[in-house]
Amino acid sequence: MSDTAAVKLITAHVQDKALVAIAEKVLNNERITNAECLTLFEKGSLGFVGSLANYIRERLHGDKTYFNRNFHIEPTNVCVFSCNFCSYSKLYAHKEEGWELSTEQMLDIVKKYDGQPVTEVHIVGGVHPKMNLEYFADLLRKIKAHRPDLHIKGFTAVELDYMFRKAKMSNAEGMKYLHEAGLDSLPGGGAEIFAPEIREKICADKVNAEGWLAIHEAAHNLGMHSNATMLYGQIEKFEHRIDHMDRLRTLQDKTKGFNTFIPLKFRNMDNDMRDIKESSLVEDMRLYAIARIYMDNFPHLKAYWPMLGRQNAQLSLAFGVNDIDGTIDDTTKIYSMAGAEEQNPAMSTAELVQLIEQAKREPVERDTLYKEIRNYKKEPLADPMPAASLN
Ligand code: V47
Ligand code: SF4
Repeated sequence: MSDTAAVKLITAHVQDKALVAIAEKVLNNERITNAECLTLFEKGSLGFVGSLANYIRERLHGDKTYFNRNFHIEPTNVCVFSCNFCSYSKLYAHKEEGWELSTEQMLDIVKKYDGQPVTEVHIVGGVHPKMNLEYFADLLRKIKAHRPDLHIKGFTAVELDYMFRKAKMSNAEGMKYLHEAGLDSLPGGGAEIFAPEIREKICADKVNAEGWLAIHEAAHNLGMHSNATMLYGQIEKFEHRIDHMDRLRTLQDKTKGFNTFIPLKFRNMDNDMRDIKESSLVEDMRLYAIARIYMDNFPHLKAYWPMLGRQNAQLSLAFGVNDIDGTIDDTTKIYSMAGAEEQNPAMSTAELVQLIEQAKREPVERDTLYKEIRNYKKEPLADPMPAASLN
């Protein structure tokens, strides 16, 4: 279909001229402005933004929907910071209520996967004052010595900022040191909402927007890739979401180092923001769609299924999402402790493949950097899940 035909189809019954103009831009592959993004948040129906986002998603990836085989290590939930939305951390003063894994215990987790075709370990946790740069460099070297092919995606910019400052290293020096020790890429956590008026209220004491972005830029400058998250559905307004995405889009123009944008839905169980109502499913899907439209230089949009739940993650595949993270494992506690849908977030490859097929998309296993490992449409599983098992 030509773009003109697509514009006609999507805007046939849309009365609002501003929305029609945005559709024309998007379908002609032009970037939308912040003001246009606000119009989408304020006036774009779910069907309208969903159609545009789906058009972009299919232009970029067709039906391909990526996942990977990974596992998580959470070294500790002891944290020097006190983000109000966090249901997971224990302040250092109460550290006996939390957990701290030794290097040996973390290596034992890695060894549990010996002989299994996992491609990534995701290491992320609280900011423990005793687990410093040298401690983690040693862990990275030991993981690489044991399993050199395992991609290590580790440490949020919050953890890295703390480690580098304590080690009195610049971002460039600290990042180079960890990269040489085995760190391959960075996850997207700790971004929350960049706008200072919101950050001060939800996570006042940790690295600010400029610091977060500088850490990712330092990684990109070394040729490393990273992800970016946004914690939405708490006290932020549309303007703050747009400001957040704008800062990421601007850095991406400069470095091209981000792989994936991951909106994270605020969950309200057992934290200091428990009085805030969680966003609705329609608002979640509208956000995914608008993010897909606005973040035109991010190749991938991920729905993190343990937080969203399996069925909502399936639904998101019609609203711009082309990645649903991985098989993970049951060690991911940051969401289950905040009231996420999935209390035990583990899914087998067969379950993930079926989840994607049920949404009539094409399951593709990828590595961290989106190199295709197996396309399950071309190479189906020998022993698929029974048809009704996920219904
Ligand atoms: O930064 C904490 C979020 C993040 C809550 O890069 C909460 O592939 C919702 O960033 N409700 C850490 N969210 C996890 C993270 C992540 C997860 C999966 C994949 C990747 C990736 C990164 O979890 C934190 C914070 O934004 N978070 N508490 C809560 N109550
Ligand atoms: Fe610590 Fe991260 Fe929780 Fe904030 S979100 S308190 S930095 S573990």
